[in-house]
Order: sequence, then structure tokens, then C-alpha cells
Amino acid sequence: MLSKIIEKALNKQIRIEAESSQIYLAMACWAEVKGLEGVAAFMYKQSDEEREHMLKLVRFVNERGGHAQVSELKAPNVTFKSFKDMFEMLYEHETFVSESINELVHITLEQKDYATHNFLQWYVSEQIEEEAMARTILDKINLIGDDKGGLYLFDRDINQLTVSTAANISPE
Ligand code: OFO
Repeated sequence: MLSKIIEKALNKQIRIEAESSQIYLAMACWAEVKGLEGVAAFMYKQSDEEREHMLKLVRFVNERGGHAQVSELKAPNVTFKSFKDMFEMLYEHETFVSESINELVHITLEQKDYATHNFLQWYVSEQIEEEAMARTILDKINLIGDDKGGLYLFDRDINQLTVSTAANISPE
């Protein structure tokens, strides 16, 4: 059975994951209307993944005797100054989510809730991967600068890039 403190903290994370999904959906839309199909596909996939992260938390809360809250979400940014700007936001958002997960893990230790602590380890690893991937993408975007040809190749290769980044981090 979840304590009220843990239930509240998990519900906060549920909202953050839902907002993450909306943030990436808005980025997918912007990339798609700008004609970058590869970037759009990457962002749609990210958005789906964030929804999965949210659902995993929702089911955990409900199964452990709590009540997962579906709440109002903050509207995401829908336009960006540039692709660099958009990927900077993605990276900053992932570091924010990592901090939030770390705080949540800290609360579970304070509350001696080892079941939730154990459950959250998956999120800890996931954030390491997502932050690394966002950093790799940002490095590439910084190299490209304003070069249109570079952006074209980046759009073509982004999904390949993320697959190989993930492979470098998790050997399985
Ligand atoms: Fe939910 O992993 Fe990114 O934010």
C-alpha cells in the first residue's frame, strides 16, 4: 500500500511524463510542418515513449492501492526559433526530468518504501539513456550550425544516430 506522500509524489511524476509526451508531440508537429520528416518521426516516437512512461506509473499507483490522477497539463511550446533551439529545449527538459526522478527516489528512501524505490530504478536507467541521446543530438546540431545540407543529412540519419547511441549505452 502506498503512503499518501509517495502517492502524491508519483502523481506529480505522472503529470511530468504526460507533459513530456505533449512537449515532444508539439516538437514533432513543428518539425513535420518544416519538412523534416526524420526529426518529426523521432519526436513522434519520443512522445509515444513518454506516454508509456506515464502509463507504467499510472498502473503502478493503481495496483499498489493508490489512485493515479489524470490532471490538467501545461501547454507546451509549439514554435521554435530554430532546430538548435528545439533540441536545446529537449536536452534541458530531459535533465529536468532526471532531477525529478532523483528527487522521487530520494523520497522513497526517506519513506522507507523499498518497493517503489525498486520500481523507480527502471526510470533512473532510462533517464541516463535519454540524457545521453539528447546530448549526442545537441552535439551534432552544434556541429551543423546553419548549414542546410548538414541539416538535410541530419534529418535523414537522426533515427540511425539514436539507435547507435542507445546501443553504445546498453549492450543488450
Ligand atoms: Fe520519461 O523519459 Fe524522457 O522525459
